[in-house]
Amino acid sequence: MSSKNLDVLVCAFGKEVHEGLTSFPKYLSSKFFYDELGDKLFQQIMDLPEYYLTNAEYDIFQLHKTDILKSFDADKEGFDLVELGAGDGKKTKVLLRELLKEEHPVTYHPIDISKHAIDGLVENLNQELSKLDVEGQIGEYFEVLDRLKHISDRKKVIMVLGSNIGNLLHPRAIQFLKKLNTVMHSDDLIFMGFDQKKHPQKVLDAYNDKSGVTAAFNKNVLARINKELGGNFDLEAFIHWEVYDPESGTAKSYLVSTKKQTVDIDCLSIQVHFEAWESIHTEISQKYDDDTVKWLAKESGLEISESFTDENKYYKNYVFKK
Ligand code: AVJ
Repeated sequence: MSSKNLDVLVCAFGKEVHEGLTSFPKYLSSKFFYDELGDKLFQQIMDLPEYYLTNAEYDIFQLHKTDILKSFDADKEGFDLVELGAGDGKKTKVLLRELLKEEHPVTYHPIDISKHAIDGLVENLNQELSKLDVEGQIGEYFEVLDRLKHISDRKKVIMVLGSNIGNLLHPRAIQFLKKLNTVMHSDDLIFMGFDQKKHPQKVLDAYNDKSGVTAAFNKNVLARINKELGGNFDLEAFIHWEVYDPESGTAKSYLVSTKKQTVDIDCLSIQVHFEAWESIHTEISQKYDDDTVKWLAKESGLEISESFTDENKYYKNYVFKK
């Protein structure tokens, strides 16, 4: 990345931090959790006993891999499998192995904003699944999607796993699905994971683990402001707080100031005042049911063609068509 691009990114971060911390109530976007340390903390979250999402989706892949591939309905020409936010590809590998076994002609296009993640994944796949055709791409979802519109005249399946869509409020989720719709040809498909509504305590525990990894992940946005924008947040003076509303299905993360305090952010030339127990809203992790997913699809000009769930019905992967 050129230094000019980096400046723009730092600047975009600064601009949004400024906006969020001078608003009332205060907020910061969860997309800022993910720097190098944030990526590591998220990896640790996925290994937590409380964070059921990863295992549930992995189980779905193991249980239903044959039917999932059938639902992609690829002909002998094969297809392009595009994965947005591929990460370490652990779950996808289950499908990829099955594809190779059935000798489906497929090109796998893992996409991630992290060059580190893509380089590692491509190298790993070249070793573990050397027969697989892999074309890694680095970039933001939307920008890369535009590039991918015309990758081939084969069918394409766009995959978004991990319930990543849950970070978006419904209007923005619809925007996202609509955007995917615009790059799909008539028989292209979306394969997407949605964490489901369940016992509220189960949800709360997943975002409030005993070992405190999620708290560190949440506070990482403050650590980034300190490092990158010359802030002096005292991370000890904030607590991680999680709430879950079983009616809306929205889990929300907050950082709560335990005392009245003032924080300087030098690069933004601002002072941010906190009253005791004032909050910063940092993340939503939406939980869904069939009716809500059906509604999101309809609003985006899409239709659910199939769905797959795990034994506990914690999680569901849906196939959408135009
Ligand atoms: C990667 C957005 C799906 O919301 O469950 C994990 C991020 N935040 N623990 C989620 C996250 C706190 C995760 N997503």
